[in-house]
Amino acid sequence: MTIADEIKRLKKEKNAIILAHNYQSPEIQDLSDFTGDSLELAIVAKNAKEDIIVLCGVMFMAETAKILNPSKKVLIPAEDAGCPLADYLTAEKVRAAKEKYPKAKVVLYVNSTADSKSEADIVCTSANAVSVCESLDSDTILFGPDSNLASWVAEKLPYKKIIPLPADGHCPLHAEFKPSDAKEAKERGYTVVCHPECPKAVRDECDVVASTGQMIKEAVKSDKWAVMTEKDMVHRLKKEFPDKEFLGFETAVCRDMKLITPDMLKKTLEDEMPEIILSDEIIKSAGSAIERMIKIKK
Ligand code: CIZ
Repeated sequence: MTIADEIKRLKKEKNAIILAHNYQSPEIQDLSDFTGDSLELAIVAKNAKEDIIVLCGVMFMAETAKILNPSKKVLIPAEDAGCPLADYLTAEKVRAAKEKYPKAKVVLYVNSTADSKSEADIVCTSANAVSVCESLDSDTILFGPDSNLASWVAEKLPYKKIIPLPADGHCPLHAEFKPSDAKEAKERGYTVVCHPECPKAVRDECDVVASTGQMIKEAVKSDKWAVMTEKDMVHRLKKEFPDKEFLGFETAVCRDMKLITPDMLKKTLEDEMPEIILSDEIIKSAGSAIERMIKIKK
């Protein structure tokens, strides 16, 4: 039996569903029942009927699945798959900012810890950050932890005051892209798309700024794309559009997303571990901020 067959057998035996983020390795994407961005994964997890949800992604994604569907057993094959961006913001920092700006609403990117989320008015992803901020009645918004995404939202909503929380939070992978990467790809005839977590100077050089889910929707508009986000997004795009050309950036690797291997996935199904355990209090407080986002969607 191949490992893929073993995983399929275990999945059936245990009544499990495997969800994978767009940044997972091609092998894990291909073994999953559903691949998507964090908003799509959250919605699929919320509606999952299976007894077990295996989340192949990073910790905050598995926590979100548990928060949205707490009666299910939620497993993550790599317990140490964290997010350096999420680590920029603690719940304590959010509380301090709320004291300083008592009238502001707090919008936290889904790439934040469950503790920080429990201090937020609403959560957002890169797919809906602009609509979530637009939906709020407050003109002042504390937005964290990605300062580049905060500046992208501020550009789109110039009539709102978007305060980044903290001022320097960033994704190390997206912050590494340079404006010259986009310029060179354009010279080679590519339409260039970058993620809104890229710095403004990079975004300004690109043809399109999009979350990974939006990249799939935008892809119909050109036959030749340079894709400035995690390198394995290209695998997802090629599967969706086999006749188009996609140029990835091989050094743009999210190490945390690459911790999960097919062997680990199989072992996780066998042992039903590691399991996500969250307190009822966190599930309730972080849950309301996430549920509010899901109602807005995009
Ligand atoms: O929202 C997500 O899943 C992330 C981390 C990126 C994206 O744009 O999909």
